[in-house]
Amino acid sequence: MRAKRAIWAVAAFAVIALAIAGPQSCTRGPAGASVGELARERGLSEADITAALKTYLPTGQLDEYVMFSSGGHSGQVLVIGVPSMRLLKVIAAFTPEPWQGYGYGAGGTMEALEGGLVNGKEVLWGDTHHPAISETDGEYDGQFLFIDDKANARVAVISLKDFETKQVLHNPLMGSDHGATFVTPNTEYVIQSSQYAVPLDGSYADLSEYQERYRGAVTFWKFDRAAGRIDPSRSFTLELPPYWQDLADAGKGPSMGWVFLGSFNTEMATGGIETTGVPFEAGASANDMDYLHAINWQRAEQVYQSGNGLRRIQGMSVIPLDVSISEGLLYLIPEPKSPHGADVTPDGRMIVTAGKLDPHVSVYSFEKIQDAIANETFSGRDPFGVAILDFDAVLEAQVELGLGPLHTQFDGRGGAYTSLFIETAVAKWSLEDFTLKEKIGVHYNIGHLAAAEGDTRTPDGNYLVALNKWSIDRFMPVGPLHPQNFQLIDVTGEPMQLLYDMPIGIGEPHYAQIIKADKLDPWLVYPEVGFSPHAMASDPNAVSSGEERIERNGNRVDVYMTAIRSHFTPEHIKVRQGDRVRIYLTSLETIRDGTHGFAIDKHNINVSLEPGESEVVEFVADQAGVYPFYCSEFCSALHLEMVGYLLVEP
Ligand code: K7E
Ligand code: CUA
Repeated sequence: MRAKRAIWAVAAFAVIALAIAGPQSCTRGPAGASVGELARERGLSEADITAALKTYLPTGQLDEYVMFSSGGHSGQVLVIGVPSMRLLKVIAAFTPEPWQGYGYGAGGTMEALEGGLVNGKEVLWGDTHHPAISETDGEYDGQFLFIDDKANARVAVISLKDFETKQVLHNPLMGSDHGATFVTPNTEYVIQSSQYAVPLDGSYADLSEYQERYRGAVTFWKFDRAAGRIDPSRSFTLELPPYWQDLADAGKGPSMGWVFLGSFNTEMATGGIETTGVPFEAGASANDMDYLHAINWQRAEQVYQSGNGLRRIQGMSVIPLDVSISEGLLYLIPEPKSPHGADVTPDGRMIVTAGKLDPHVSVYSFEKIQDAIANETFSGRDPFGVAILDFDAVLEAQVELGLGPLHTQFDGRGGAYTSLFIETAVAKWSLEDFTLKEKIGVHYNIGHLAAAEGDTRTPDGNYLVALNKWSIDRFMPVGPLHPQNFQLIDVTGEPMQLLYDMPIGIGEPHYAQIIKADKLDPWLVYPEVGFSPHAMASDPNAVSSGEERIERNGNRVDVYMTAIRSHFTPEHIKVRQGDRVRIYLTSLETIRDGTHGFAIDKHNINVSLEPGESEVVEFVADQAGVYPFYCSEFCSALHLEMVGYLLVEP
């Protein structure tokens, strides 16, 4: 498929090049102007035309890859086709979303959102940072997607059968998270680590007690693939020093069983510019070195299962720091200076970190780390007694790349790509000889980058997307709040070529992962009529055709309703003021894209009824009056007639 497209592209380019060069071209587009004339008129260069040829998809053709991007403050996940960079879907995770009916009914989506209650409080926004596709044997398997909410230390589980959120969990031990979500190579665990330290038990402690009372943590959420849910009762947490733990990556291949977690503010600065005169930014970046945490999660799992020395804190099983030290679960590795990214190479042999305030990437050898642990080649211990491995003993190489290196991705051919925030560029360097190969400018100030199949054992090495924080002058001005800019880069050869700019006018995305489209196998309609997306099974309350009815029990009214083009049955719902009304809705549709909506005026209710879906809404009819309910999805020629009346008698 790809080879065929490449041949086509070469042929097409030859025609266009001829057209530009030739005096009068015979290649005329349907609208009359020749391709050459069009290119000249629009001032397009050869590079522009190749970029267009590499990204353009004629109608009906599908992308080769799908990118799952964090939706930043929107609390959602963006689904984008690559290389066309077309937005395909926005998956609601932490935030209600009306079109998907997420958070406007009474069924599964409400249960999912309720899982995200923070100490009993509704928090209806999320700051999503790092999506993680489920993996089998270190390869994306296309079954599930996980995403974190940094602001409230939450994790969401999304099924890639219907691209809907099934579960939201709040981590009571953490204030905020950042090393989340990352998965172990068989999705045994979903990793979530804290960012800004707080007392784990949720209690008050003054900042003067920071070193004694504040702590970091990393939670290993056990993923139950059959249930499609995280199982908190089989999950465990390691207590960590009160550094600000940052990004994580799981080992694979030879480093299977380990996870690596950067950190900053190992100074344990407590800020207070107003009294101390030292702001956090200065206090937290005073030292030359911070610590990469190397954690043996497989051994930690054994300690957890043995139960020895565990503490229960806020309902979570926690391995205390002293147990981690004595059991050899946790080691610190010096990393320069205010590090951010931590990325394991595809072969699992090396870990790449980058310090925001250091122009190098530092590459550590997993083998050397193991030797240093075995031989106790320590340069000391931190104030909590955690062994610090000798920097020179575990370092494989440092490569000077430029200003503000953050994150690294790989191409599977020995190439590594590091984002340079300050320099606003991507640096390509070699994992074989540790030399800088080339740089490409991006627009502007890149954060993460995502390579096709980039976190697997076998990255594809063709596409890279730069997730830029600033767009400045790249797009039509839309007021002072500018979009972010995703830039697609072709990395098949040298030099790298910039192909496409995609404005992101929602939230601020952080990380993304790109999976080969043919690894996804989503449902086109629900597998049977009366299917509950929440239970992922047939719904006992589903309504079949002919079984529609209204049942009254005291002041409770149960409505069993079906929807099919272009009517609801029943169409009249008459209740008394004060009744509690439950409407069980089943779509009898079986055709692709035959979606209905169900909205009731003035009741904050809208659900999406995809073909076969069974849903439920519930409300108290507390105001007498007449309320039309209608199908909120333009489903047919008689869509506007797909309506009914809710009559609430005084
Ligand atoms: Cu924005 Cu991964 Cu949260 Cu770096 S993070 S940029
Ligand atoms: Cu059903 Cu519109």
